[in-house]
Amino acid sequence: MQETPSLALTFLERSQALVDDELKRLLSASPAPSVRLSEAMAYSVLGGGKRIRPALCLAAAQAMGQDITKALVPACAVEAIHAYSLVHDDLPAMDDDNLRRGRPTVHIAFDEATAILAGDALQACAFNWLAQTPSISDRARLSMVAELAVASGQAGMVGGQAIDLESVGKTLTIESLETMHRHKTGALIEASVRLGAMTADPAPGDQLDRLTDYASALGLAFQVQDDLLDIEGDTNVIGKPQGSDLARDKPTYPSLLGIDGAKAHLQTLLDRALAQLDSFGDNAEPLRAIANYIVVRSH
Ligand code: GRG
Repeated sequence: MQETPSLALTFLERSQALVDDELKRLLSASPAPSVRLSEAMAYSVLGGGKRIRPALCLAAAQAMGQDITKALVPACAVEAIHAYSLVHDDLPAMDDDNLRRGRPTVHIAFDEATAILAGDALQACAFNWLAQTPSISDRARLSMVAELAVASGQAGMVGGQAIDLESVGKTLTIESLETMHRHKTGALIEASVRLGAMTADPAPGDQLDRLTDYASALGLAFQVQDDLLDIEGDTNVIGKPQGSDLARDKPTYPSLLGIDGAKAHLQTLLDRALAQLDSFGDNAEPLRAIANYIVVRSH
């Protein structure tokens, strides 16, 4: 694995700046009639975060030989969906979290009803923005809207969240754990890459397939690393044998594979993701760098 993913950090920082500016522009273009709702939406979507999904969207456009600014609006759309999912995931009816990104969650900083509405509105923003993506055909725009709807709805992220809620306290097989993650987090990561690639308008099918396979492996790698980071952040759990309270209330890769097994799986997924980029040459450097960053990230 790459030790110092500086290209990824540079690309992520650049993406973050571009995406933050564009998000501010898009949000201010259609303000809510309620100041409180506008503030909650801005708090959710402009409050930090690694911006991995929009960076993947921009990097996929570059891999297809496009100017990354063509993918800026789709990148903001996937980030709006991500922000909405986090706001709703933090609600008392779901994970009931008080802190996210080191700050009070939206329902704590505002109130529960405002958090629900802010998430709902951000979801609507994503599709409105996508429908206005500049410099591509109506056909490509329509395909993007359909892709993001499928990836974020019941056949994708929302479906994965439902499996997750149903799996609390259960022992899952590695296959069913992967099914959950492919839906819950993988679908949006795949859509981020595919939307970026679709700015080539039209994106050749074989290239789109390879980038989809890259994103599919990367989405799982992201989750394995997330599970490993959760363990490293919990000194009570480190060193306990597989099958003990590593599993706690939710199944994870380390609870099913052990810590070494999860690390080996992470490497396999990274190799699988990177292998898909061979034919893209230097244009895929940011996608390679982000993949390496995802598996060595510390938060
Ligand atoms: C509530 C509809 C609905 C869906 C929720 C994706 C999801 C489904 C919930 C997010 C909660 C969660 C902890 C998911 C695991 C994946 C994960 C670590 C997401 C956080 O993504 P990062 O690390 O977050 O990219 P930042 O803060 O960097 O944007």
